[in-house]
Parts: sequence; C-alpha cells; structure tokens
Amino acid sequence: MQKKVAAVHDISGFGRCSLTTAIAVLSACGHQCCPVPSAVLSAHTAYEGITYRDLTEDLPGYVHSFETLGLTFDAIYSGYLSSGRQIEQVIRLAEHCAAPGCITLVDPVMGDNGKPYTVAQDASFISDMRALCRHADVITPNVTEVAMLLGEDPRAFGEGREEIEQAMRRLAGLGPKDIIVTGLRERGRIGAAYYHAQSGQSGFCFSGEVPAYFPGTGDLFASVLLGVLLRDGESLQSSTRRAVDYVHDCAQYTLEQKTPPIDGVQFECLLSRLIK
Ligand code: PXL
Repeated sequence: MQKKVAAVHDISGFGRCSLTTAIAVLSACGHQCCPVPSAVLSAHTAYEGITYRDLTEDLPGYVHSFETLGLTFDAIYSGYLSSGRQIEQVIRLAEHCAAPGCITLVDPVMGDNGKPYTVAQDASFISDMRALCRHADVITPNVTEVAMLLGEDPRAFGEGREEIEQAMRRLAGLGPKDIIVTGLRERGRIGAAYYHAQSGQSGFCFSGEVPAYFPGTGDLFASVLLGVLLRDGESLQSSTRRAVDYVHDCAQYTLEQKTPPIDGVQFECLLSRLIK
C-alpha cells in the first residue's frame, strides 16, 4: 500500500525549501504527499522584500475536512511554522488523522548557526515547539534548535560527540522516540547523529563538507529521512545515512553549477537517485 503523508509547511515561490522540497522528495520516494500549507511566500525569508500570506485561519478547516473525508495518514510531517496557533493545529492533525503506526516527524525549525529565526525569538514559541515535540515520534533539530529546545544558549552549545549524545538523551525525555541531530561538523566533515530511545542505540554519519551555506538543506534532509524511513525494512541508521549522502551530493552538484547559495541546492536533477 502506498503511504500518505500530511505535510504542514509553508510554500515559498523561490528558494527551494519547505513544501516545494517535501512534495518532490516524498513523491520520488513513492509516497503520496498531501500538502497542508501554513503560509504562502514569494520566496523564503533569507531574501529581502518578500510577500507573506499567513494561512493559520485555514488550518482548523483542513483538519476538519480531512476528518470528514475519513482520511488517515501514515506520517504527519511538520516543518517551518510561524506561531503557537499553527503548532496547535499540527497537534490536532496528529490527534485526529493518524493511521495506525503513523510516524509523526517534527522538524522544529527555529534557527541555525547559533541564531534564532525571527519567529522563534519569543520564549512562548520555543515552549510551544517543545510541546509539539512531545507529540512527535521523530525530531530532526540542528544544533541551534537542540539548544533552544533544551533551554540552553544556542551560541554556546558544543558539537562534540559526548555533548550531542547527552543532548539526544535529554531530548528523548521530552517524548520523541527517535532523535536526529543535523548539520553536525567534525574535522572537515558534516553529518548527523541519531538516537533510538527505546534501544539506546545511537551513532553518527558524516560525509565531506561542501564549503558553502545553502538555506533549505534542513528541509531536504528531513524529507529524505522520512521518505526512506517510510519504506519497509529501512532503519533509523540506514535512513540517516541516505539523507546525509543525498544532501551532500546535492550540495556538491550545486557548488559545481555555481548558482547562488541563497537559491538553495539543486536537488531536482538528483531526484532519480531516490526512486527505488
Ligand atoms: O528551511 C526552513 C525555512 C522554511 N520556510 C521558510 C524559511 C525557512 C528558513 O529560513 O524562511 C519560509
């Protein structure tokens, strides 16, 4: 049976992130991606002079409509959200529309490189995101978001293996079964750490670091991770490996194409690698 994913993110007209990425990647992985747009932007927020239309008011109707249609999802996948009210609707979607065995994946998009995004500058948004993580099976924070979820200073949070292992155990205490920390740097390499709370198994996956900063790679990582995880027989370790390698390969390819890093990584030409 084909898997159905309800994906709650914004859609940005330019800049390769959020729903644009999720729909393409999950479709290439063979799943049906059902978009639940939380906002419509002309381009992602790293660009100047963009338009932004908030769709918070539409979200309760989406949940109601999905329920009326009798829809249930094999995964509920959330990414960039702009308010506590949007977070509340993701929780409602997970409570009302999860199929048996549903994977709720929360990418707690709140900041990067030690700096919170504008939406996450008030403490109540961070505590609402923490509450959403309590409903999640899998979370995919970067190191900045790990610190924010744990109530620590994101500018001072260490990336050593022991600190990350300890942080993942603390994050599991919030509720999620699986923790994946993205964007970890180690001796010229970049990758992710994973922790499966039930078994206590953890590990690290790295590939070569590409010398450029591309917005939207967190969305690409989480979408590939979920797309692979939803396939029968794939483990947390094998899904993390696939996501690390795919993001690396897209970043390397984009660097060679010499397009502006702000436009994101050119994942489109490499989508065939995700097709089984
Ligand atoms: O990649 C995360 C993301 C998603 N959506 C929007 C963003 C960002 C990051 O800046 O601006 C609109």
